[in-house]
Amino acid sequence: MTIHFEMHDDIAVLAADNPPVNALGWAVRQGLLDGITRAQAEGAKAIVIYGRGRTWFAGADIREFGKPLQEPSLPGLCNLVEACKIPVIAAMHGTALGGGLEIALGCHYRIAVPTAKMGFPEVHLGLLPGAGGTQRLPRVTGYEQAISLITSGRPIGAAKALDLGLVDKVEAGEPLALGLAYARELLAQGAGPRPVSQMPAPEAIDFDAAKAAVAKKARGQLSPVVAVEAIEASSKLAFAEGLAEERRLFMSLMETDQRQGMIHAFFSERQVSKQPDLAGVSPRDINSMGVIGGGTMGAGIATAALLAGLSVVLIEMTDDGAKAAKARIASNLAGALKRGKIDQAKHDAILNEALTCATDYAALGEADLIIEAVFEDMDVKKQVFAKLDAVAKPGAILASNTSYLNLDEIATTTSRPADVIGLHFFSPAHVMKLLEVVVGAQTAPEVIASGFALGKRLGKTSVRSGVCDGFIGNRMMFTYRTCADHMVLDGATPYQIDRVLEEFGFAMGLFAVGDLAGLDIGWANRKRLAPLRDPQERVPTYADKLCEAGHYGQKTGRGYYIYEGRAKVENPDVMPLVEAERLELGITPRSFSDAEILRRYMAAMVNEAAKIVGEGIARRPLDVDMVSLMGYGFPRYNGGPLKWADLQGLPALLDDIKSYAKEDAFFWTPAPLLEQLVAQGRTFDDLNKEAAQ
Ligand code: T1G
Repeated sequence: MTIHFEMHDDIAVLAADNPPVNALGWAVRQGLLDGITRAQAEGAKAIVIYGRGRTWFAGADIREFGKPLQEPSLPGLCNLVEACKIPVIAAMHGTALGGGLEIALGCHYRIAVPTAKMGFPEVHLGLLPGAGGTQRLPRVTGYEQAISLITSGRPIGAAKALDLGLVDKVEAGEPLALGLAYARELLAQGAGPRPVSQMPAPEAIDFDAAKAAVAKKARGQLSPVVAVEAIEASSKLAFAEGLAEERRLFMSLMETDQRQGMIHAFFSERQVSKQPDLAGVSPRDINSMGVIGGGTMGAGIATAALLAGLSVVLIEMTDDGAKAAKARIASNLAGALKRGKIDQAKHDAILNEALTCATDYAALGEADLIIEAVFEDMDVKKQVFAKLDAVAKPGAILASNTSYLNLDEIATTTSRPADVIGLHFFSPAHVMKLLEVVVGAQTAPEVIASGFALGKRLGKTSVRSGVCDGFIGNRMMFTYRTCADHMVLDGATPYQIDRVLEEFGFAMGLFAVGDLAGLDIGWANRKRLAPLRDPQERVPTYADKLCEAGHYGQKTGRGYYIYEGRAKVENPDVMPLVEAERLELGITPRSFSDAEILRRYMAAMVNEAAKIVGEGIARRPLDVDMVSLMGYGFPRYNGGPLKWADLQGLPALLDDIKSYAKEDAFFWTPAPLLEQLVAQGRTFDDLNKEAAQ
């Protein structure tokens, strides 16, 4: 049973029971329809609808998208609820989202518990509320609030919903009891059905201005702007015609690649941390953490742990270093306090009790896990690990935050390689959601499970990686950055490439990101790799010349751009370096179309990603997608590089790579996995599905 029917005196109660989130799959919709019909047939005076378990309906069943629609449809059901001849009361708790909130708007009255949240997250799936939400919500809240709720996709709390008139009452208690009491109150008042659709549409607003503002924020995503068009229809058309227009626009979005990309991201985010081979493996308890190094990364990691309730001992080399680290953490916590992530009491407790900054490794003796975030140099890391091995208690986990280096080599400096793991955080570590859990050849299963458990506790999206230079994200970035540099030498400019990438949906172009992170990091990495390079490799050097001139990006005020005024401007010192290198190499520059720049850049990214999956560094294609989405700003509506590749078509992509290989066979060696998938007519998503079986 997914909808239970009960009579409480003369009030019919429909209780949803479809764990885990009471998604409005076909059985639930049919159950509601049957319940509404039965209630009226049995002479009920009112109907109360509520959700058993953790929540009211959390929306349509996303797994049904793309499959043939089964009646009753959600829009049709909302209309049926609303057409009831007796009052229908929604008693909400948990998360009333999307189609769930649309069902509530189809009801005549709405009551919620104080902890309830409600919203329209459809835009995060590349869609819009397609069951009357764009037509009913404005009639309740007005256009400004309706546009904000629907285009942001952000949920609001019960109190705000009450202010907006989205709910009529907010009371503590059990949803069923609240619903029954409210129904009886309404009946005593002689209140009848109150259909939202019969409320007048509010005064029209400047929808063109609204669309322009939404489009600016959407950065290429379609659904927010189309959602405003649907909302606008409610100001121009009668309700039924408005519904039809909403349906037309909804179905147009259902057909888009962006809908496929965003739903892929939704399910991948939940799939990626599942490690079937760790089933039954108990993670070790981690309540106290040691952090070595109090720079930006170390302080960020310490902050993330402190905010998650762990105690932290941070070790710096000197007292001044320890003080500076504490100041960085205090600044991070002040930001969390300002953003409402913690209250003053928690802030003070963290700073005064949970955090210790010291210089003596002996202070690490009780730590359950110790992570180093010291200078990215193998010798330095080996020295640190040898010292940790000497002071850490038995069973303590020793982690490295290295972003490129060989974890297995680091592990050799300890007597406990099974307790060594990589936990690669992304800066700022207390904000960025991505965590690469790097598994060494000897890392014990419960240590891997501990890494994932810690990631979950810190609110991270953890992705498992094998050991290779740069793991998943940085290895890919090294390749597509090299591709970009090749295009610059051949005739493009960093500024054209950045613009193309921003138009594709990246928040920042690759070169601007380099300026933000610090060009000296990439420079040091290229120097480290220089002796390892294959002689066939085409190694651009203009970027090194920029660093040799002291231009490290934002931290020095100059990099690819100059950061003096409010807006960054191109640095005129850059192209002369490129032209000098072209001259030295005898390159005659040619023009690149924006389309070719994007195609080559993405082909390089996909090809390297396919190698990473093929070598088993990433377990599934969706793991690579999640790294790109959660750590490298890949536009979510494209689903990640390998989802994007599937949607583009792998055969054509492989053909392009083979044609580029005619210029540079080494750089453009096709990934064996890509060739295999094309030969078999399969996709990266087929691999994701096979892994889920
Ligand atoms: N459909 C199908 N499965 C869903 C689901 C949904 N709507 N929501 C969650 N799940 C699965 C999820 O994949 C996971 O599965 C399990 O439930 C627990 O989820 C017409 C078109 C409700 C805030 O977008 O935001 O209505 O991994 O791990 O962290 O206008 O789930 O265990 O197998 O996320 O406690 C609109 C999406 C749909 C809400 C709970 N609704 N869900 O978070 O648990 S479109 C949404 C969430 C729509 C109408 C339109 C969250 C949550 P598994 P979880 P959680």
